[in-house]
Amino acid sequence: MRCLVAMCRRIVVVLVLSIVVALSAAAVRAAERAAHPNILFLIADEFRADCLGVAGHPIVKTPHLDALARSGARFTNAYAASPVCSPDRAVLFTGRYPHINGVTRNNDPFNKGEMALPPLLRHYGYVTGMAGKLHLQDDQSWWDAAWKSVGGGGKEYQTFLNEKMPDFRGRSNTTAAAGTLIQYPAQPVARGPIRVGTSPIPDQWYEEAWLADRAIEFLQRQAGSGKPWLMFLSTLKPHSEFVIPEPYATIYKPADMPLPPTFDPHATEPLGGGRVDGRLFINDPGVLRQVIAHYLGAITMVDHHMGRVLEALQKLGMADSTIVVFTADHGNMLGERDRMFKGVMYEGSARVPLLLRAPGQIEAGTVVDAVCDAGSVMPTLLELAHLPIPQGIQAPSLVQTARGRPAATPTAFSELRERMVRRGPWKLILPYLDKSGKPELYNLADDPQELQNLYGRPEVAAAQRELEAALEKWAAQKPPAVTW
Ligand SMILES: [Ca+2]
Repeated sequence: MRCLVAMCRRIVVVLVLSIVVALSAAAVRAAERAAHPNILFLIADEFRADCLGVAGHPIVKTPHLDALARSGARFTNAYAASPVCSPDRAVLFTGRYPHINGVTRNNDPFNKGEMALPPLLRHYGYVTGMAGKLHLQDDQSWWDAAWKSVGGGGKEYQTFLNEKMPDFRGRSNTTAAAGTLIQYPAQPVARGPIRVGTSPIPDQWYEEAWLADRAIEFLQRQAGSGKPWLMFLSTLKPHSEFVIPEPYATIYKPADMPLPPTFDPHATEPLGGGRVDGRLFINDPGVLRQVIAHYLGAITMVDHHMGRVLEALQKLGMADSTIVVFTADHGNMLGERDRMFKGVMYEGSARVPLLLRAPGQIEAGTVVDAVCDAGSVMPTLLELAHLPIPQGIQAPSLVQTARGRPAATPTAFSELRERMVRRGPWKLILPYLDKSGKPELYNLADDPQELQNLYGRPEVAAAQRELEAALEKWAAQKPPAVTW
């Protein structure tokens, strides 16, 4: 009998000890999670800042991104650090500007010694995954799992599509169903016409859906692993071409699409002139309405699939331990000034959406009007992840700004063919690599369409001097190599 009692006691002690050990392991895991939250980095290519329901767009439906915005901070004056793909993405991943990190044009490599966010996070024990378009020169040290888009050299989606639709010939981004394709302009142009139409691929097999599925697969793998992770989900849409699946191809009616205030159907060149080819100039209102309807449709499609990823994050119990950022590498002029696409410093091209959710760190419903640029994304993520911000990062973290306490005068910088600085209502654009342009100065509070160039006017001399000095100081910065 005594023996039985002793055995029962031993069992109880072992059980209690096991529970204590299990509880402390869970506590340690929770502490680790709190110490280094996961990062879900969502980026959509060529997504205009104003194309969010929560930003007041009168037509487009973006319920999931709106909900994300309301659960954290929305930055209303965020800028691309360069209004084209690779250079802006390089700044997002380094916190250092193009003339410093070396990626000044699409497909440029980084300068030697530059440190990007994914390998830096891996150094701190993060598991890293990516799905979609990178448009940067990465290497094996960046990702634990990568599903690259077809345009980025990935073959897995094409294999998937071939299995689902063996009779489909062409590319998901450009091949339209019979009778739905519009091409503009009609005459041949260097980089091919703009293509607008309905994809024969159903939504659930289109590349954006497939990429979101891969991101969800990654999240499922990481749930309960105890290790922090980074997932970089990067959609090509709403980038051209404008060939998208149903229902998105027809949810917005071209006839209902308002034309931009600065669009002129009688124009023979874009307002302000400048470097254009036949694809960048548009003066046909009927085609432009089709383009806008499909662009907005693509945005709602991106919202839907990013919404599925956010829902998975919630269902897997990781929403409270994950920082979510949503942004774009640049916008699209979408007919403003009779221009299409990007590469210029006007608002449609240079301003981007920036949403940031950090549970317990940034209050839900925060709206930040202070200006900022893509350079701040990396240091902000590092600060929210409780990791040191390496020496050599140029742009400031936005964490204190999101808490209503900006440290310095909020200023945004951008550079490509021109250099741009935005501070308060003022935007200064100066010729840079392309010396043919003219300096421009706008007061966006009075002139949101950027029609009154005030450069050189005596009444704005003080503002002009201040912005010129800020740009000069920024251009002269010599940040040290990044060390960590
Ligand atoms: Ca891009």
